[in-house]
Amino acid sequence: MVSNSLYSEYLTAKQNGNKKFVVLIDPDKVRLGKIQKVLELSVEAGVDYFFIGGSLVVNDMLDYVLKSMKENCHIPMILFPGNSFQLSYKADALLFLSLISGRNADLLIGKHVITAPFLKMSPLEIISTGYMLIDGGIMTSVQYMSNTNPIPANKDDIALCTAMAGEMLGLKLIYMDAGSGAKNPISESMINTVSSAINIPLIVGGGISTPEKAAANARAGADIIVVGNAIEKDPQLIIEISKAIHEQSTTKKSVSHQ
Ligand code: 1GP
Repeated sequence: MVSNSLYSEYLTAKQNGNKKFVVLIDPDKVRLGKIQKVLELSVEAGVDYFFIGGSLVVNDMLDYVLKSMKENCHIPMILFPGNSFQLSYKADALLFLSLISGRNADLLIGKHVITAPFLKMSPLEIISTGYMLIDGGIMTSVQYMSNTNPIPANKDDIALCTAMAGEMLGLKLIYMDAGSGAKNPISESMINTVSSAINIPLIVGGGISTPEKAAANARAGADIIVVGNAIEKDPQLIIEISKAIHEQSTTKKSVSHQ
């Protein structure tokens, strides 16, 4: 059981200016042959964490994928659930997401009430997370499935106030996401505005496909950067993106899971 250990790591990393790189694994999209390659490259590149999840998981692969990952590396696995069914005790932690950019009560508190007793009994570290969907230029699965409007891409002030409210409500992380496969990733200006106003770690993802953009996001104030789609297409990108993100750390020392 890991209790609060991953969240403590995030906080320490933020305080020390260490930038973290997360590879997102969608259990539905993972081809069994390809996951091995992704794991090898992730270990080689010093990937900090895996997020596992998707807006809609239609295959019953979650436990199997987590088991194979655990057998092959020690990088912590954090569930990033698109719905209440994406739970597995084989992971290390779970992002307990409240969709604070939307006004769908079910995703703000409803599903949480239903899943809370199960999570209370689970060995997972539960990390409360204010999830903010930002318009990424196309209708993403999360936008459609959540039936919410994303925050417009140029409304830095709305993102700022939403993140501040999330922190004041006691959420432990803010995750700004343009959605998987977004056409336009979140602007550096919005990342900078939000990160300057909150003290909790800021996760940024959605549509990041180059080492340059990943590095620019880290410089703009993102503490943790998530990449999924681009890596599914070209796993070799893991090496370059990891290097680009970690080079933005102001101190080079960080916890290693390899
Ligand atoms: C999506 O932030 C993640 O929730 C990652 O997005 O798949 O576009 O990298 P991509």
